[in-house]
Amino acid sequence: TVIKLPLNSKMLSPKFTFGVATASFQIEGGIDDRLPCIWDTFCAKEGTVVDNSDGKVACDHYNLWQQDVELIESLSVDAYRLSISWPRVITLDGQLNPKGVKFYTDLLDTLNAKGIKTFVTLYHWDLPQHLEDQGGWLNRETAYKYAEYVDLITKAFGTRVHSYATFNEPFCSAFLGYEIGVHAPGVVGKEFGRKAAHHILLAHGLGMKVLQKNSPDSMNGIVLNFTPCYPSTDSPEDKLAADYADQYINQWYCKPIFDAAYPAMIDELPDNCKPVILDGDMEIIAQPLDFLGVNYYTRLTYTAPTEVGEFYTELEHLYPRTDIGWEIYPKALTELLVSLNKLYKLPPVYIAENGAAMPDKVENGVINDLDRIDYYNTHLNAVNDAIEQGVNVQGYFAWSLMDNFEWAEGYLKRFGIVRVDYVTQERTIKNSGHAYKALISQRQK
Ligand code: GBH
Repeated sequence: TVIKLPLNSKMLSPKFTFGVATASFQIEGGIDDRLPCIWDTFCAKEGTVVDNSDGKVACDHYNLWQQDVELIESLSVDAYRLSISWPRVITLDGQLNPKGVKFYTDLLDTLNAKGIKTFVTLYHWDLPQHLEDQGGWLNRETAYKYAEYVDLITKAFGTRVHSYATFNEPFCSAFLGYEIGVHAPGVVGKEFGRKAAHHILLAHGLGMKVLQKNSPDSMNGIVLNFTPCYPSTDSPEDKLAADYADQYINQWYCKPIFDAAYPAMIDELPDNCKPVILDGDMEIIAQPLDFLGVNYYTRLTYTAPTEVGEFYTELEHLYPRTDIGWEIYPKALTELLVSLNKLYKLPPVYIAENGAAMPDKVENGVINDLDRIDYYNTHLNAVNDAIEQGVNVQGYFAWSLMDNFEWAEGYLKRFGIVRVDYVTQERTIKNSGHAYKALISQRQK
């Protein structure tokens, strides 16, 4: 089984970027050299992470990073997307931590020396715990603290970074973290999610302004996750339910950025659930972007609400699913990109994450993950279909370089195209990794 694109695909032009992605908390370990973050605290609470695991060691990338850069190089990718651990580079009194800064500058220098483009995400969910103790993303002040962190770290990085993303998936931080509480910091309550989201979006806007000043030559933007919402039938009730869900989980995060406004359903939310928007906030949020990062894994299907006071009901999945239970539906990726392109004036788009959790069998040291190869094949072709329909997609990142700490799922779900043995820390390229490399290597020069 191979990954194969049409011969005339724009994705096979040398201008298209292929990469692999990771995030700090999920791979680094090395917690003694940094401040505690909200995920350390969350993992220590009972009943939060299914296998009761944490990020103390993870893939030990903090110590094994040189070997991991060689691994990245051996996959022949053009780019590596990593995230910066805010609690590793900033001290309690808001200064730079030289040891943490050196870890990243060494890493970036090594990647640059090998000609691997660096895509740096400034926030992939590891908020310093002392800021959570002051209210975290429910405290507007955190947005200003974030801008100070971005100012310091981007000055320290100088010209080392090809592309900056202010945030990874504000939806997850706000909704999963501060509304349904399945992610850190585990806050539950309908009245909190929209407030947290607004402060994160404000931080994004403030961060973009800092990036425009400190790093005008890098490609600066944000990475959003999208879960396309489909109605279960053609009935007007189900269509309305799907539309509400779409506004709530998807448009809530991109419409403010592109249109300086929240979706219309904001008017239907109870007053105590509305964000607190100050004069000028929406203009700050709507900074021009050099790129939009799109993360796509699955779609969801909705039906009319069954409970009073609800907007929608989520339905059981219809198609085959991955090991994490997410429906495999590549067509939604094409339809998502085409519809975003119609709704907004998009900058160049990068698929910043796409991939699948699959239960890997190791046989004689070989991981023949055919179902993961199939997932990549169908989804890369779905991206190609969107490009043919006029969407300006310029890059694609596989999630993930290697198996890692899958948040509330701990180490039980494996997303890597490289297998990690958590006892020995040995890395083995899976057949999906070989297939990805083969696709990249066959491109015209
Ligand atoms: C990303 O989150 C993260 O950026 C990354 O760190 C993580 O490891 C990776 O994906 C894999 O999880 O749960 O059935 O309602 C993706 C988060 C996944 C949230 C899909 C919404 C909707 C499907 N999104 N999910 S369902």
